[in-house]
Amino acid sequence: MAPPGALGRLSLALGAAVAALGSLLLVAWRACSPSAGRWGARWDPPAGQLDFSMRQVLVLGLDGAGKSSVLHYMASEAAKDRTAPTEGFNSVQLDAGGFQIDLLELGGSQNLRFYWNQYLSQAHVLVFVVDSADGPRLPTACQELHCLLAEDQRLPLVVLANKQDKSDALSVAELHQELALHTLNGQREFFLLPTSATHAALATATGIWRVKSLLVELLSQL
Ligand SMILES: Nc1nc2c(ncn2[C@@H]2O[C@H](COP(=O)(O)OP(=O)(O)OP(=O)(O)O)[C@@H](O)[C@H]2O)c(=O)[nH]1
Ligand SMILES: [Mg+2]
Repeated sequence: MAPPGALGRLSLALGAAVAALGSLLLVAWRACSPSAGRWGARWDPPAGQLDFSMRQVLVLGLDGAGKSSVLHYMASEAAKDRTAPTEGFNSVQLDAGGFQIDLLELGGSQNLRFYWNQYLSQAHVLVFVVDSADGPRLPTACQELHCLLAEDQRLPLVVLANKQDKSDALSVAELHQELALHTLNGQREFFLLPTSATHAALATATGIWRVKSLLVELLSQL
């Protein structure tokens, strides 16, 4: 019979081997499993970047800009006929293969905008959604956006020029001007993408897929 000390060392070594094998199997399962969904399967991160922590994307913008619609589209790969205004917050999780993305929308009505800046410090990326066809409220959108940017100098910014399907939608170049985005001057990572969260856009537009891939890219760098 082995002495008690040797037996202890043997069981420790066995335990470590089983734990290492378990981790390896988990990593392999996360990378290959179809149950991770199309999203997980499509966005397997480069080797060495696997990590299962949650990354938060804060999704803001005036009421009616299309935040909930874009999130629904991203999560379910389908457009929604109706969305109710978000009274508090709305959260959607996506599996990016190596990590989870938590997209947190805060309602955009005036009384809720007061709370927006309290969520900046927990976020890894700020997504700001604009209704490209809502010309009269673009100055308000611009003002709210720049208030947020003044509060936080570090967050990468992704502006979505939403509702591009509308005939009176401003182009990305026009929105760049209207939202005074030239004033950012390379202080932070910044992107402006056209999107449309409609049934018709499902068949043709690639905007929202580009948003997903950009978020994965930005969050993978953390
Ligand atoms: N034509 C068009 N309509 C859109 C688009 N995205 C959203 N909508 C519509 O715009 C309206 C408002 O969309 P929501 O997604 O609820 O807007 P929101 O930004 O979440 O608004 P709050 O939750 O009130 O802050 C809904 O009627 C949507 O169907 C789009 O890309 N094109
Ligand atoms: Mg909403």
